[in-house]
Amino acid sequence: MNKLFILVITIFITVSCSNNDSKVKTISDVESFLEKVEQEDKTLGPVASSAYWISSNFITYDSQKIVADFGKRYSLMSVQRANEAATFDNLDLPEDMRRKLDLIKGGFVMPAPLDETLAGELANIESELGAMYGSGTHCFSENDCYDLEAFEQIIDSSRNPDELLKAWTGWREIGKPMKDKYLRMVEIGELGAKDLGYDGLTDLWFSKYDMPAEDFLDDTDRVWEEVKPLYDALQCHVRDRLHEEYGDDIVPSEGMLPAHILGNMWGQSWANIYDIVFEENPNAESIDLTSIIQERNLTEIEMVEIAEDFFLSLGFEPLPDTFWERSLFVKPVDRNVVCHASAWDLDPATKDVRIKMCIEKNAEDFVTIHHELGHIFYYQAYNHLPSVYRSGANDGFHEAVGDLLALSITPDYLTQIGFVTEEKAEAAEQDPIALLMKQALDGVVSLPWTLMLDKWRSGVFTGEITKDNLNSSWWELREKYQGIASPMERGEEYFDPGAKYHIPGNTPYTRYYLAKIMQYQFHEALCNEMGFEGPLHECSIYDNPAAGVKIRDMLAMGQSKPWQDAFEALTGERALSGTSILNYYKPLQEWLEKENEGRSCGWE
Ligand code: X8Z
Ligand code: ZN
Repeated sequence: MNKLFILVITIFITVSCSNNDSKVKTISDVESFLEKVEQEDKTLGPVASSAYWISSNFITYDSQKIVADFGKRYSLMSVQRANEAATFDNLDLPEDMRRKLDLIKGGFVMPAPLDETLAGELANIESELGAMYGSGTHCFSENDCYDLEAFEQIIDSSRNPDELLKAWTGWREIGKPMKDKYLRMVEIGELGAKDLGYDGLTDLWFSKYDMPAEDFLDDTDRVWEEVKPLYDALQCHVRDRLHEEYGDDIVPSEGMLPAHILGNMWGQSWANIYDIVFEENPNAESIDLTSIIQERNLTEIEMVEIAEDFFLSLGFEPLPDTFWERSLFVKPVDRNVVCHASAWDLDPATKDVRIKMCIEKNAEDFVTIHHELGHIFYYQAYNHLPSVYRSGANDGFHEAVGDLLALSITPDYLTQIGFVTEEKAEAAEQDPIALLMKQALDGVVSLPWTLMLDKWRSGVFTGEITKDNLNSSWWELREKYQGIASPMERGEEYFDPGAKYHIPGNTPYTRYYLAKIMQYQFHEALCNEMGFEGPLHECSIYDNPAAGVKIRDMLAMGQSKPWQDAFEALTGERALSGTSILNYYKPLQEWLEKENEGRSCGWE
């Protein structure tokens, strides 16, 4: 008996001595671990970022090979780190240290299991899918080829239903070959998420919000119920106008909107069909920002400079010279790049921040430039923090900053920067419904889309959606949430989700839903802080020092505190709410309700 006891003790000691992880841990072990993480991020981070930058700016066989190799090594290193962070689970730690460890444990989107082969396979698929989207083209015949931008030119401006359908289906051809790769990627990612201690990818993705995943998801649904009546009224009015324009064959007077005639490849913004949807009062003078940009002959760089000026007016630091030298602003003619706009924080130590965007000279891209600069000024604002905290308070905050400023591109602001005369601005303000309609066709229209996208993805992750209903489930969700239907039968040979950047690119999408709601909460709070008394759509935070301080202070917190704290610092509230967006669009909602009288709204 005694001998057996001694044997057990010996084995235990041998094991515990040879396995560093199970020796008693102390706070100083945590400190050295966090220091190691900081150092690794400082040395490896910038090189990995450069590999990604090259692979998105020059999509070639070799650049994809390099990025896949980096992806594999970085992913294995991150999983090892997360595992090491988990060895401190039972230690009683100060709040700040615990937060850092939790962020290290949960900082994944598509984690690999700790296995060289699987991590390699995952990284290869990710780089392949990204390249398939970025260099995607479809040819109808030998000399009739289109990339995304060429297809978008048709979708954004044509009013010919046949031409629109051809462009809409043409772009979706690029999704087909992604299907099996996508499913395999999810399969490996699920293993990785489970290895990290999550129930799966859905649990991992929605556990990042400083509250239990279920509560977070309930909150996003609750807010959707609040704002849905506004969306429904808009969908009903737009359907009526499109019915009038295209007739019964294309748009029936009841039910859903066909996806190909909405002026956007994904139907996520209907701003390009504003002229169909809203008949302006012939005496009112509306402001057409696209025409102004073109008449003033602005270059792409000047468009970015104007957006930068907005941030500078709020007291932000100017962009470094390297931003202007290293960013990509114009689509290159001679190589494949990922044109989808993005903002990069390549090396915090040298303040190497950049955007990559194929800018078109129109209002939509002018707003997107503000969006991208929102990311860049966030990077600059939290540059002083340790690497684990260099992130948005949550991912929605990062998406909301530039959009928040874009809400302030009011007629009054355009006067201040010399784009329109005071008389013209006053005349435009005489027709608030025109102004609000233009905004709503983007700001309200995108809401159900930004919510449904991850509902689909989450279904794929949990296995509720399978290979057999991958495409039909996508359309079921689009119908349910957006009241949009595909213009033709889309069987399982198609993979329509793959035709949207964030699916092959693995970018979580709920962040945009959060941003689209929160930006109105921010806007309303800042306008109150400024003592602005008019309607919210006339309020501009441009050049307002009080608004500047509030925003800068919130951004400087990075991810160092639960997002509710950052949110409270700016808004005085701690929860997502639909009230501000509804306040903003109140006059439009009332107008829509009158217009819709006698129409049979809604869809099955
Ligand atoms: O992807 C983006 C940004 C880059 S973070 C251009 N957005 C979403 C999209 O294009 O679908 C901004 C709005 C929604
Ligand atoms: Zn963004």
